[in-house]
Amino acid sequence: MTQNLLSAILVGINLPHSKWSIQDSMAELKELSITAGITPQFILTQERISPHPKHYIGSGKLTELDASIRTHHAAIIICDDELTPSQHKYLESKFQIKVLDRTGLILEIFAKRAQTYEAQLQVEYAQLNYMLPRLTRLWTHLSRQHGSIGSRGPGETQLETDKRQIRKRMTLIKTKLKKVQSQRQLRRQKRDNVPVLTCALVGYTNAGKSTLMNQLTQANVLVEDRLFATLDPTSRRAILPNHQEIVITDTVGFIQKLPHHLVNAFYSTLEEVTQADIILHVIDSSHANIINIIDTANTIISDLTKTQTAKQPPTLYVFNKWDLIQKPNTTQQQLSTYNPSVFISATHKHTFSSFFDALTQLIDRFQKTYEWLVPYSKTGLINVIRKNGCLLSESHENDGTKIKALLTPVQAEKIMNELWN
Ligand SMILES: Nc1nc2c(ncn2[C@@H]2O[C@H](COP(=O)(O)OP(=O)(O)OP(=O)(O)O)[C@@H](O)[C@H]2O)c(=O)[nH]1
Ligand SMILES: [Mg+2]
Repeated sequence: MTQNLLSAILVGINLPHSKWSIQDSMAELKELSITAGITPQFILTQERISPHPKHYIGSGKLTELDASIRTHHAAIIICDDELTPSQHKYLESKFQIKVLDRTGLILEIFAKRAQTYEAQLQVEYAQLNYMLPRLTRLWTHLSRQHGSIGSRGPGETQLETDKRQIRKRMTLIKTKLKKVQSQRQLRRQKRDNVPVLTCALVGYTNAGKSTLMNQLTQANVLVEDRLFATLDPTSRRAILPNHQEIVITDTVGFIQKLPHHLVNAFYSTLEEVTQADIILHVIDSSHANIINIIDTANTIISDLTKTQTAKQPPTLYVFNKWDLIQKPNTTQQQLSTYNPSVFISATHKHTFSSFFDALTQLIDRFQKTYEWLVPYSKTGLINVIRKNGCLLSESHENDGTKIKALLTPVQAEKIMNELWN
């Protein structure tokens, strides 16, 4: 039998109470496989109360899977859920071909797409962490990625040697990551010292976040009709029509069953989201599973913000790809529970006026009026406030300029620090 090294059988189970239909979940797994450069040949699904503890699918389905592998000369099995290490090992040793699960697949995609040094380190750490309890001799990509895994110590099996080397590598990556992350923190602190509002573009993968980013700024972020086009965060300044300056951050998209290894590994990147003043939750309005993708993103956002002391930033739901909607009125009604919200096409700037209005309202809503006497020695501060479009009035007094300004509490605190220190 000649195997096509990249051809795969996709396997999924339909559990009761799962939010996604099995068809939609498998369609997404198929898209993920194609993104990873794998050719899905056949989809096999089973109704179950819970995953089989030993082999994920039931014994009867295993026979069917065996037949499909032979018919399609498949070299990979891809399961739609994260397998336990023992399920993983069982399937690999039974079929003697590579087994991937949704997590492993997403990790492979991330590994291919990571551009920056930080993202590469984060993905490699997540991959090794995931791989460690699953290590079998079929994990060939280990040697592909890291060269020879090192020589065998006395009395050790190759597997034990590999595990030892992996742990060593993970410690090294952690040290390197700490260094990069402290540099990122410094950069953010520098940015924080300038009182400009930050808005994070957040949402399911392929929603159109980067398209919107490029329209609002000159960032030139890669836009592609595929999952996980963006991995690395980009922050750029944008000027709103009312001349207010804001900073917009674009970052990695979310997906259902996002591997927790990745959320942990990407935590510092995702911090850009939780540290933002406003969240712009971008949604592909034409997605077949629109309510579920909104829920998925909302859950991840609230998980991320929960670990912060700060409250979740105010969110604007940006229903994107509105040009693809056949019945805009009906759809808009169905989405009326999401507030505040706007309906736009990121590809068409002329649809942005409601977006700018809603964003300005949101900014205004959590700004407060502050009155200060700015000494003449610190007049520069007035320019900073003016640049943000929030200087309401100024009058010159004997000992300084009396000003009234509309600011967010964060901006105000920074100004006050400058004023009184
Ligand atoms: N029809 C239509 N397509 C759009 C619109 N906005 C974005 N797209 C397309 O949707 C695809 C995904 O866009 P991206 O901007 O890369 O999406 P993203 O949210 O950044 O995706 P990830 O980085 O993968 O998370 C691209 O093919 C875009 O051209 C829109 O308003 N209408
Ligand atoms: Mg993107």
